[in-house]
Formats: sequence, C-alpha cells, structure tokens
Amino acid sequence: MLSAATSTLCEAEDAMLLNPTDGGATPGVATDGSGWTGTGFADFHSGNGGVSWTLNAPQAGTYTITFAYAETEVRDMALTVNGTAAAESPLSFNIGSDWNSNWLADVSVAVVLNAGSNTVEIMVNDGGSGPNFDKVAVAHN
Ligand SMILES: [Ca+2]
Repeated sequence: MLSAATSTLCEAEDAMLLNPTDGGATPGVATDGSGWTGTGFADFHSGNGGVSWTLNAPQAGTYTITFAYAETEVRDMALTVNGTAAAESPLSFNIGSDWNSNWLADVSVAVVLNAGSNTVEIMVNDGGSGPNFDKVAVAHN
C-alpha cells in the first residue's frame, strides 16, 4: 500500500516477469553482484520480455515511479500504464558502470494511477534486451 508521504519500494523480482508476444526468453531472477535489495533482480538474459508491476494506489492521482536498474549499454523500454502507452515511452535508461552492482535510480516518470490496482509494465522495446531491474520506488506527488 502506498502512502502520500513516503515512497513504496516494489521489487522487480517479485513482479510478474513477462514473455513478449513474439517469443523469446522470459526474464529471470538473478542474484549476481551486490547492492540490490529484496531477493535479487530481474535479468533479461539478453532476451526479450518485460516486467509487470501491480501497484495498489490508495487514491487516484499522479505518482512518480523511479526505476532502480543497471546496464552498460543503451536499452530503452516501452512503458505502459494500465495498458496504455505512457507519454514518455519508450523510456531511456542511462549507461552505468556494471550490470549488477552499480544500481542507478536516476530515471523517474510521472504517471496517473487509479485508486486501487494498477498495472505498470515495461517491455523490451527494440527486439534487443533490457537493463537489469532491481525495483521501483513509487511516491504520490
Ligand atoms: Ca530487487
């Protein structure tokens, strides 16, 4: 449950890990490296797929979602909220220094969530692969 005053962390490895509709690998949970939280992170293993978070918002409104991720090459992701492409999609992530230890939290997007259950989904955008995702932080604006 989210509160208006604080952000809630939602681990990627606890979210639904998706196959793309056109086949390809399903991202899996990896525990390499260090600095991630929860029980690991979502690793695309050079395949397609996505991560689908179910976010339960206490009230309708605008929320800021901040992604914690790691990558050493550019891998954009398509972003949908409740099935609709976000205005910021595809979302660009920055190049870090490592795939599983230098977790960046410098990509945020403001999204409108409904009261109750919402689906925030990122999918491999270009047929390549995606960053490793540790978690998202969700805060009410
Ligand atoms: Ca994690």
